[in-house]
Amino acid sequence: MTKKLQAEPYELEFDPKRTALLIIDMQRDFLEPGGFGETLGNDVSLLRTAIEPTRKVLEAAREAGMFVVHTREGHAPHLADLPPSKKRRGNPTLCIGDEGPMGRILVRGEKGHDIIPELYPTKDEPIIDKPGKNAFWSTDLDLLLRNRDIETLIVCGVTTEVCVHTTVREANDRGYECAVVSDATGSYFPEFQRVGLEMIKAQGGLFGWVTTSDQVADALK
Ligand code: C5J
Repeated sequence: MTKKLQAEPYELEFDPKRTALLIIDMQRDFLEPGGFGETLGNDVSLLRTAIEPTRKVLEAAREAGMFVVHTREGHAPHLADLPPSKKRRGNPTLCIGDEGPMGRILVRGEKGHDIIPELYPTKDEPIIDKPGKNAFWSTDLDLLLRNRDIETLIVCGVTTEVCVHTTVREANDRGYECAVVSDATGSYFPEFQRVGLEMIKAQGGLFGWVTTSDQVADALK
């Protein structure tokens, strides 16, 4: 049975059986005090506001029996999948692969790379390990979604203007309808958070819809 989701720029009709919740990169290194993000001088509290709303959406999706997929940004321990350009970019004091406060930065298997305990996946919820910003690039995300005949994505996660945006833009080109949950996303830069969400819903829904965690929970009741 289809449901109606209150959203901007207009209401979105969706079928929970053909909808997936996509939670992007809610990893310790981005969100936890003492992680990589904080080491770079970012205020992680700006991202942590997304945790409770994401938990609300996750619980509603689990209760509704929706397909839930989590992603993590990171690289294999040998770093052969890390483009030298990505390692160099920004000339950071700590690079991907270096020893950070929670193990090697953005390396699979390290504590900092893993998903925060508040949102930890169940064994039935696939985790997509992605080497880039775009969750479709170099991953089997599209295969998992096509196998389930998914047409709509409800998207939460961090950061709004980077991995959320890059993924939603690609999803849009692949023909998925995307609803981004505003309070369940976050950015280290408040102006990017605001403009990132504006860009999604501009021009009648250029890349999709913007909604809230309460509106998702209401729609799934
Ligand atoms: C994500 C990043 N997840 N900001 N990564 O947005 O580098």
